[in-house]
Amino acid sequence: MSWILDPIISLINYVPDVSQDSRPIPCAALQTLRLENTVITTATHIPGDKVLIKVPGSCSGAALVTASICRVHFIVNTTSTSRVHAEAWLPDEWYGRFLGVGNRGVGGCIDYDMIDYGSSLHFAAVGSDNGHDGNDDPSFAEPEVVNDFAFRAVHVEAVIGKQIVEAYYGRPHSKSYYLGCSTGGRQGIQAALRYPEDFDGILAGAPAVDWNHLMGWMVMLGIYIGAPNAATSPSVILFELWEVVAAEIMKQCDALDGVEDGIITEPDDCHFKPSVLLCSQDKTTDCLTEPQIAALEKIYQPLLGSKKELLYPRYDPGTAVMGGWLLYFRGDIMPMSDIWYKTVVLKDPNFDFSNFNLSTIALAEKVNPGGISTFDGDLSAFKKRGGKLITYHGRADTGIASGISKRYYNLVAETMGMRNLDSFYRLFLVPGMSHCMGGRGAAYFGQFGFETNAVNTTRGNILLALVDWVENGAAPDTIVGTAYDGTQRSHCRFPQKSVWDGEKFNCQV
Ligand SMILES: [Ca+2]
Repeated sequence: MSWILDPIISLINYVPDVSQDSRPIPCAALQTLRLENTVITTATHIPGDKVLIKVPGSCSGAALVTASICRVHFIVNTTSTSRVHAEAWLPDEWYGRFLGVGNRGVGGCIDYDMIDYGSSLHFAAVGSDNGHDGNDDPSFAEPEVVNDFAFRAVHVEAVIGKQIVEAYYGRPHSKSYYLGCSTGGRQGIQAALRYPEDFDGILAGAPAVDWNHLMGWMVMLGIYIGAPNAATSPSVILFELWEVVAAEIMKQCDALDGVEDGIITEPDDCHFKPSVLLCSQDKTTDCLTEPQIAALEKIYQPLLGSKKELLYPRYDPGTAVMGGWLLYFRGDIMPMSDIWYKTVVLKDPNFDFSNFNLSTIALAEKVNPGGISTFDGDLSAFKKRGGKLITYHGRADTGIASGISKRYYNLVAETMGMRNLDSFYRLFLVPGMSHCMGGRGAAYFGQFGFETNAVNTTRGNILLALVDWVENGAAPDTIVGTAYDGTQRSHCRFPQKSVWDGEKFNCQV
């Protein structure tokens, strides 16, 4: 029935569902369910088979339904001034598992792709709008709305979602999981920190942890090339020149890993020297001026604070070849950090980013709206309850420097006094992958639902690998990714490195 992975997920132990007819209540009857602070607005059975449906909110307008589901839309009033809109997609063929999914960017959109993916893999999947509608909702100025965004929406979808699941199927879920990337990755780490009982297994991709410094770093990347006055700035680097920069980075660093394939396996080994691109009397095209060279040197250095302390890791070299400049180097302030500073941190819609500096970043970290930082290394409660955490990060990430995932891993190790976190927390680094997906690397491994060329095993699908770890104790050593051209590569778990032996890449300590 379902279009992916049925034979594989059935290899993992599960309790077969009761038939639809013997369920305690039909789908539509869920509308009469009474839950705390919750209104169930609609409950409709959808036969699936890739039906396109209309969805509420200002984000997408439509969503695809792959599996046959009971679709439940509900609203949870989290306080008198905040509410979370959410949907539960309850598949006819349920394997007993619960799945909460996260959001992207500044949230505000139910991630229908993710809940469709989850329900097509026979999870009862729940996602929310993260407490506000769309990415520029003015209600974001309300502190309780920020609290929903920072920590509460995913907790609410877990608590209320699990009750809806139990009412519909007549029995509670067996295991609970979480799936998200970027902002969704941060939400997953936040769940492990704040609500360790909510999920047995958490898959948190490219997590936007250390949020306040991430937002500040995004602004600084724009400022380095002249934002917000890029039109008159000598350091602005136009689109065509980024092509030149990208080619030079590959020239200097592609072969460091032993193979010239357009992928820099370990960007930390790449010490890109932009000065070779300096214009001269002999070289007047495809070259850069001194202010442009100076801007590049800043972009590829870590962001340091006023006492030279590390605030945020550097932009990964090799990312420019992925079109990274389109995100941060267009000459403006990244819209996401523009909203965050003006609406949430400074509460000043007229703030002039010409006045942005390290003290603005320090202020944001001090205010820490909603406790959003998500940079606490104490996962002991999550570990103690038997939770398993998998994170992954592309090494050519256009949005979030991959160094932050190494840094968070090391923070947890240091905080918990453990040299090796393998028993409950594994980080997989993905060479050549962009933000959460895409890129030249072997970037298809089941982290999203639309990857039909992922390898159909619990080692080729990272969500199934997590299930296998939680339910069978089979921890993943590597994750096999597939590239767009069908080639495959095993992704190593940190701190192992991916090393070329002359014929293939191997994971080595
Ligand atoms: Ca290479």
